[in-house]
Amino acid sequence: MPAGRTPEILSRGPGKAVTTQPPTSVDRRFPDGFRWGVATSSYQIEGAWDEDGKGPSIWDTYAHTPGNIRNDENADVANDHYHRYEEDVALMKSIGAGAYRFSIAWPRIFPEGAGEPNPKGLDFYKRLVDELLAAGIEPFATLYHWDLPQALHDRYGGWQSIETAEAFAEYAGYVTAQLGDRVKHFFTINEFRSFVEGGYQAVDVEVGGKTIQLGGAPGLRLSDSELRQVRHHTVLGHGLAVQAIRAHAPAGTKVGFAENIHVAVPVIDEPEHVKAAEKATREENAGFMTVMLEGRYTDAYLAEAGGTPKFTDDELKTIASPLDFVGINIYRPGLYVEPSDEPPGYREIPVNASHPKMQSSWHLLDPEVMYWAPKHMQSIWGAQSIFVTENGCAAADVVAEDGRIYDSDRVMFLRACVGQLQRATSEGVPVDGYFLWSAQDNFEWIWGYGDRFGLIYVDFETLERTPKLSADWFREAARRNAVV
Ligand code: PNW
Repeated sequence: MPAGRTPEILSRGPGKAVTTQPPTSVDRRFPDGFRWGVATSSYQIEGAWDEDGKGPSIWDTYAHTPGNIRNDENADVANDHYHRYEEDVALMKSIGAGAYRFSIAWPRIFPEGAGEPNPKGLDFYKRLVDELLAAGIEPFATLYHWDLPQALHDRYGGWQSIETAEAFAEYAGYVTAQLGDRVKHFFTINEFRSFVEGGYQAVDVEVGGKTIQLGGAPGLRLSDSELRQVRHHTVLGHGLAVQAIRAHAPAGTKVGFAENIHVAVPVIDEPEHVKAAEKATREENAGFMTVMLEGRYTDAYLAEAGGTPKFTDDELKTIASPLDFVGINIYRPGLYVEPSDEPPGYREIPVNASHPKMQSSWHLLDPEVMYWAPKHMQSIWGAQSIFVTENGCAAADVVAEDGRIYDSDRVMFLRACVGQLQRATSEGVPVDGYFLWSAQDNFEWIWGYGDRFGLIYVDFETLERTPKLSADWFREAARRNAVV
């Protein structure tokens, strides 16, 4: 160092020393206004399956049929949230949630699927929303989380018919007009992919020596061509609902979908590989997200087994009705790809048998999906407002002797996932909020009460609720708006 010059750090004088690294909490912060929420769905937590004039849903029917659910459980009572919503809102507040994504049970509002609404069903959601607003928690409502009115299944075969898509739009227009004074954000349909593929083309799997039908209600086994028509009706139902919401809900009501993105992950973070992953993501989501965002089916999709679904140009326009935001549920990698010189320009690579998993049999672990999924939404479709509408994991939670639940694996999972999400926002990907699945342990569809996804532990004998260690983690992350 030349004589007479002091190193920069010393020249700042006392009290002005700079550290070489900014504190982690600054480095790992989310943008101001970022929402920290938790999510649930009606059938999974409400119970009160036949109260106050509610009609049966296809999930009531499915779960009441022996052999369909692990241990023959059902959600007749579930978390009894219908009667305990005040306690549940207070708990959400105590764990630091600033937003809550819940779903509305269509058969509570229209017990017959259409026709005469049931005011008592609507009242429940008004009370819930009032309670949320009083607690300072912003409500985000999903209009369809799989509990289709049984009446529509009996009358039309559910989503096999366009009439169900039309009935969905009527219901969506009605509910958003009724709740639009207090709910500003609506999601049309939750996870098209899951309930269409699982419910309408179910397959058998072996679980613990028993054969169980993988999927869920209504438990049909349609042909490929029939299935493609069902997919088309669900995205059409979404588009018709968006139009009905614009027509009936108060001005300023915001709407989007919540889809389980099948996300392609590049093995190497390098432009050619990322391009391949974008191409794969667009094709893998062709039947749902791609058509909703582009208003066209890809050529490859139309050429697949099962043939072209029946559709009109007008329907495509409806399906691609402009949205205010997109919601993506992110759990696991859909596929890993590498570039290829052959069409379609990418090659799927096999997943090694030793790839780590979380507790659910399907849950491959890769936190980087939380980076790539929103990144692809921006680069493929130019998304300008993205919500992560679900992310979380099941864990083998037990109550320890001291009464606490030490879900260390969930904390690890969440920190890693939220860390990757923050990496995306730090690069300018417009993610506006994160909803953790789930607020509480609940009825996990065909897996019954065995797969616990909650931040709050539920004893399904006593219905007592106890926040887990991960709830402490969530509260602190939300408070600091950062990865902690
Ligand atoms: C979602 N997968 O389902 C649903 O929206 C929730 O109702 C459900 O409880 C939650 O995630 C946890 O399962 C999924 O195979 C089902 O990748 C399966 C998958 C993803 C999400």
